[in-house]
Amino acid sequence: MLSDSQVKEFRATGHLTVPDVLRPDQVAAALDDINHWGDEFLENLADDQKRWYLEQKGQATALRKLDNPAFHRQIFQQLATSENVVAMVEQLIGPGVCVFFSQVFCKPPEVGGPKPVHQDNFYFGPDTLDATLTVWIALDTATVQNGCLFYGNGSNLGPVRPHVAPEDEPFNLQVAPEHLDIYQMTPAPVPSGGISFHHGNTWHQSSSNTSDHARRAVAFHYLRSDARLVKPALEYDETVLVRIT
Ligand SMILES: O=C(O)CCC(=O)C(=O)O
Repeated sequence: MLSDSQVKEFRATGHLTVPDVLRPDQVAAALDDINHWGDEFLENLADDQKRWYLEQKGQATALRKLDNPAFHRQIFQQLATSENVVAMVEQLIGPGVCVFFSQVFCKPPEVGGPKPVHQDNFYFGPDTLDATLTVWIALDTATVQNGCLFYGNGSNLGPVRPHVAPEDEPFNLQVAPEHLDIYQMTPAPVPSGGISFHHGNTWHQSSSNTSDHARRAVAFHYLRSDARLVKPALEYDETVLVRIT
């Protein structure tokens, strides 16, 4: 459970770091599963999907992400629906939640590129802005050098701003350049096995991985069950929704 001061910090800044949620053996099992799943996924990846799922730098290519681990992989489903994680989520956005989308971010060493500043609620388009929450779990310790998240403190209290995307990457939505100086972005390093929670409106980004170690993380995106995604910018497949009973 979160303390009152942790909840207060989340409400004021839009994010909260909680170390030591997963044990080292749980982290190791999750990483092992990602390795197996990643190999299978790469073997079957169609050419028209490569731009979205692969990172490329010079001659090097590596897997960037995997979608919906909470639906497809038992180990991640157990984690996303575990009593302690759900209890913390419900303290932050209220009771009755589901996981409507989830992602593994691989951020491979040297090849892993930046994710520009964005707000999850621009992507998700919920009817209630306070009803979405991302639980971002560091599997490798996330540092400034390997590409930890950066947050705009207090941006959860502001509106969802217009986003734009590069012409050749329509899925890579980011806060429009004319708004970018509103918040200063500050790093939020997380030790392996820790969680960084963020509100759906909170501005966040990550930079390139300039280290020689991967920065792997899993993000579970929760929605309070009385809310709906009424104006999503991308498509979210309702058949992969994970209910929590
Ligand atoms: O892990 C990253 O680099 C990006 C994560 C992100 O944007 C999110 O979890 O909403």
